[in-house]
Amino acid sequence: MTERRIDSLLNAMWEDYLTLNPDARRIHDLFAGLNNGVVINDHIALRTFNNDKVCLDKIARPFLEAGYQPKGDYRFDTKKLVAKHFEHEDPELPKVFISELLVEELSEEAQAIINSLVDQVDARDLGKDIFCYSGRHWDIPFATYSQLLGESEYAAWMSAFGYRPNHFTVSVNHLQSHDCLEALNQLLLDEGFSLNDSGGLIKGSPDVFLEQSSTMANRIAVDFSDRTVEIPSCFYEFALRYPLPDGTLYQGFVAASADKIFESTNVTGR
Ligand code: OOG
Ligand code: NI
Repeated sequence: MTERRIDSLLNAMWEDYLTLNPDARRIHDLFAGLNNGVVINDHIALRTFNNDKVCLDKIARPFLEAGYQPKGDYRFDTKKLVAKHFEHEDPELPKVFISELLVEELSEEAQAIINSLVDQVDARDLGKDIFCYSGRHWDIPFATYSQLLGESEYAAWMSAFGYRPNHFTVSVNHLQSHDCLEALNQLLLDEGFSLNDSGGLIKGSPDVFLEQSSTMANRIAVDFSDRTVEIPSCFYEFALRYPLPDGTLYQGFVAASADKIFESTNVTGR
């Protein structure tokens, strides 16, 4: 079968993601080794600002064109974010979780910084699939990143990394090697990876039909316009879904858990 445009897009996003998160390759290979080479993704996550030019709906375009449909809406008041998730009828394709920062809820100073970053994006680039993993479209000195960090970890992450997958997520339901997150987390801890402990190692429960855990983002050297600094980049997530009363697996997200998962890219203590 010839590769679909969506498959090549997702593959290119995976390759970009691995350059920022070398731990993900080691973890992927660990699970691939235990599961006949097969690791299925539950979802990928993308981030953006809510400025018209780059808003959530613009980021969703290539996925909508590939047949994805919007399924769930989420709000994160303290983090000043909203999000949607999209599903495709092909169960082999990962769900796509896209969030956007409500820029007008930040200080005037932060708004001015973010607007000036977004001004540097060429609107025509939004029409290209490669936008999804095109990274930063702006120059940013380290002090400006630090200023955003004081108000929003999410804004700071976006300002440093731009447009690229924030994380991929292993579908634990598809693993033969593991049927619970406790053992999977223990394996990762034994292998020396650090996990996000905000709200506990496991977020969610069978009661909400979804359990999730994630690594803490890899730290990588980022070139700001004036200096190079090591900061958290991308993380890897693990999701175990439970059946609804009708027997089908729950496919949505859980806002209270997602709220904690966002913190996997935090720089400062929780
Ligand atoms: C998204 C965090 C939420 C989930 O699976 O609940 C999430 C992000 O960090 O951009 O991925
Ligand atoms: Ni996620």
